[in-house]
Amino acid sequence: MPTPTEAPDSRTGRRRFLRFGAALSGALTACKTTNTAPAEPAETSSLGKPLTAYGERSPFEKPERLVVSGKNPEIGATRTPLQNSYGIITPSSLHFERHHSGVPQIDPAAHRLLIHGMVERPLIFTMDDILRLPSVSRIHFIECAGNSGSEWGPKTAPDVQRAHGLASCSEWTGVPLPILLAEAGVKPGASWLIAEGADACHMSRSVPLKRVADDVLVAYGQNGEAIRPSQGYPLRLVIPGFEGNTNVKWLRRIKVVGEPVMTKDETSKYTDLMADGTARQFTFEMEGKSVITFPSGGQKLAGAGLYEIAGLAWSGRGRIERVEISTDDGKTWQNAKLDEPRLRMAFTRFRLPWKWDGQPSSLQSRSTDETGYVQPAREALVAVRGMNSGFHNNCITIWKVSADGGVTNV
Ligand SMILES: Nc1nc2c(c(=O)[nH]1)N[C@H]1C(S)=C(S)[C@@H](COP(=O)(O)O)O[C@H]1N2
Ligand SMILES: [Mo]
Repeated sequence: MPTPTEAPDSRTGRRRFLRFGAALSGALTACKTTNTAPAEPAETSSLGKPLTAYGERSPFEKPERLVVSGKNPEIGATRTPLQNSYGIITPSSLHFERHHSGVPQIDPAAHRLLIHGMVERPLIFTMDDILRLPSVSRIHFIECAGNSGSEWGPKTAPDVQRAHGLASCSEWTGVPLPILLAEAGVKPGASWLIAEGADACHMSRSVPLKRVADDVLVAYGQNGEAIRPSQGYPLRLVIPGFEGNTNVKWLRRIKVVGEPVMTKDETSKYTDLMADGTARQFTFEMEGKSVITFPSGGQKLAGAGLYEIAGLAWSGRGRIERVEISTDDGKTWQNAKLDEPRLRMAFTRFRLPWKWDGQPSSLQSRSTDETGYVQPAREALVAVRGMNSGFHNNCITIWKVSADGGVTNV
């Protein structure tokens, strides 16, 4: 005899619904049962606030970026509160920031983009010149190469914001770079470009021209409005999947060249020192990664019962194909449900209902991207990379849940 949860229904969607229903039943012990209707709230008997021209969030909502800077408040980074995010888009006001010399205040009417070097026609674009060109909007993450650097150990960051908050995901709008390059006419023999920012550090990176062919954007839009000053207003490079540093903000110059120019930002920094003393250079792609954002470090579960394990996965090499979750120290793994859309080089939201039995537990997630690349355990990553470099750490994060519901990074 089929049990009620195994009803022989050909529509698999219905079967799944029934199973999920069974998992839910009797689990919501946290909710109070009642027969009396709640009292009419005070705000239903008077007018609310007036209309406003530019929106703001509810004063009851507190998520904030975490500011980390040294003796110069202009230089440093802020980290996105991933533990408070829903879905895959990071609100612009919570997108992480990384500035090497502060945020320049640029008047778009005065801003210029120069394209020169190995081109037929060196060109200067105004913002108006750029805004009239064919454009595209795409959702992509940006992740600093230094993200998750704390997770090399032995000490790890206490929460997901400190550990992994140098990653955010926005919808970017701009002109595909090939359109601008075609206007200038790239000369034969050209193979790299140098992108330079208009801030005081003149952030400059060499980027292989073959990578530019498909999806690199010269972007002016973020989540439906102009890019925020922190994100490069009025113009930035977006190179989907490449380490954050190459996504040059306040973009003012693109020089087409025949070889990389070895700027300060790709020699003294943003190279990976290996165990044998040699260094990897131009490690552009951010490797596949995932992290559980709930329950995560610093949070406290209210008691045994039903929860949704939720998190984010992304890969600099394409789409996320699979996220597996283990709740038993890695002994067994189950596939999480992946939200649609699953976009290339974008955050993917994953979820799994979980009935916590109130016993000490460990939660971890492991992503697989469309190239088949599987996110490594910390030991496996260290075996390949050594411990000399803080960059490009994409290992599995393990959150420990204690019997009192407290969650810590181990
Ligand atoms: N001009 C300029 N571009 C820059 C930087 C900078 O300091 N100056 N920081 C880079 C680094 S290290 C990163 S991780 C990303 C961060 O982008 P975001 O601040 O929009 O998150 O921008 C990159 N582009
Ligand atoms: Mo960065």
